[in-house]
Amino acid sequence: MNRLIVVSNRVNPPGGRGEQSVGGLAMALAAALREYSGIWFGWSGRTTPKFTGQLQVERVDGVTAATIDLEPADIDEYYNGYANKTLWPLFHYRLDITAYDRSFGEGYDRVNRRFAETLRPLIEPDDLVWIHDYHLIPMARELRRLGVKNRIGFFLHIPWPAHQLVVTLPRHRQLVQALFDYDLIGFQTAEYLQAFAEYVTSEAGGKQLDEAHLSAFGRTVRTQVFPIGIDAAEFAQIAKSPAARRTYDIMTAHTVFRQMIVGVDRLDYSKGLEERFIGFERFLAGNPDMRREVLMLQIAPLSREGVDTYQEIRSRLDALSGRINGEFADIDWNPVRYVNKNYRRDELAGVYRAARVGLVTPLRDGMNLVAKEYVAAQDPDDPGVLVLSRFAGAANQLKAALIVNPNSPEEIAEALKQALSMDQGERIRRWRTLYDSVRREDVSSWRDTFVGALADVPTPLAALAS
Ligand code: ADQ
Repeated sequence: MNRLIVVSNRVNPPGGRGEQSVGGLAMALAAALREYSGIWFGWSGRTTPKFTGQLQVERVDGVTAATIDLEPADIDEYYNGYANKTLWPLFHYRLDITAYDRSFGEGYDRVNRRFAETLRPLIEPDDLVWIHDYHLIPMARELRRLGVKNRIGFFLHIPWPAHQLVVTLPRHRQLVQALFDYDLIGFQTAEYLQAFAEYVTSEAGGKQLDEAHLSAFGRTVRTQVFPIGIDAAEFAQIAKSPAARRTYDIMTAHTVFRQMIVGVDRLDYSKGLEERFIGFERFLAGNPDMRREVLMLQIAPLSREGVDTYQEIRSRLDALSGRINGEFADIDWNPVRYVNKNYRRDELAGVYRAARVGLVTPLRDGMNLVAKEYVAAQDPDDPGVLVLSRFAGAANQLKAALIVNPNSPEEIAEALKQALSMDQGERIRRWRTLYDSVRREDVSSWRDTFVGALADVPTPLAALAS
């Protein structure tokens, strides 16, 4: 079997300190590497005054991690800059806060080049190289420049936006052209793949050769949809572990006589947190009889604190939760409990299981793993109800959820009412359909179909021939 080299911006294999709080993606990548053996390469998360390309190699829980430190300017221009101030907002339809700065683009190219130059000596002839996410779009181009002929695949974890948005990006053509140095490009949903194909055919003069191949810039690339999943069986087990049970008991003791609604998201404007709070406020205002029987727990760990818009949304959410509590709280009840901490995965599973409603309402989301984790953690005999945004990639699979438009406080309030009054029979019926899908399209199937498709690309050079 070929070795697999996985490249992502951050490398954080589970194991050692903080093991249980590693997010879904890190767990998925670590699992992929344990299965195929190989290397996980990327940024260590640390800075160094001057870039040296010095590799740190460690073996954690069956995974070989090779990391490099970056310079402060790299973090400013590449990570906080082009990745998180330009591409992230643009790809989540937030043109209004998308920042373009020439230094960002230069930093982005520089770090991709540095990644490629450091990785190059580690690549052996039969290795499959799998590059992840918007931080590293030009990495295949840099590797090809260094003579790498291996099969290289790319998976985009976030949405690919509509053509009209992509063209607002200075040098958008160059970014898309860089994707044609891959052999395989994977998207979360058919909608994102179609939007990409639309750009290629109408803007880049490319052609859709058949269902799975696009050609442009003198190259052909295979494209496919690979919806990412979670390790559902394992998560369902974790939800029954002693630590999960303990958290479950604590949560139920604190919510006696009340039903809990839970939201769990990185603190990010794409997650629709303000709109969600307002939807809950609308529910409280419109349903005085149900009001004191519910409470909403929002867990939102801080992220990307080096970016201004993230600090701004944080203060708006503090104000909003204070306002709702100020308006509705009573001596024995606060309607909103809002915390910014990270939790271990088993604790999180206990929280999900204790919640009657999982409220997942991003304004745009590539997939959303929280929705899948919520489903996997439920008690099959007394499951909760998932309320899910139509703009999460997961809505394509989790159709038995209550699907809402996250921009509409009325729809959120209505769905909450319906979820909280749903009888057990309907909850079980819906949950079974959801759980079947989460189990079937799990993280192993995501990984195996992607790696299988990459290994199947006829010859590595096929993508380079016109
Ligand atoms: P994210 O935007 O980070 O991922 P998501 O898919 O929901 O979003 O994954 C978040 C992960 O972090 C989940 O596994 C969740 O359990 C974990 N997490 C969140 N809050 C936590 C807390 N307080 N404590 C501990 N863990 C917490 C990006 C894309 C998504 C896509 C994924 C994977 O934006 O659309 O689903 O990549 O492709």
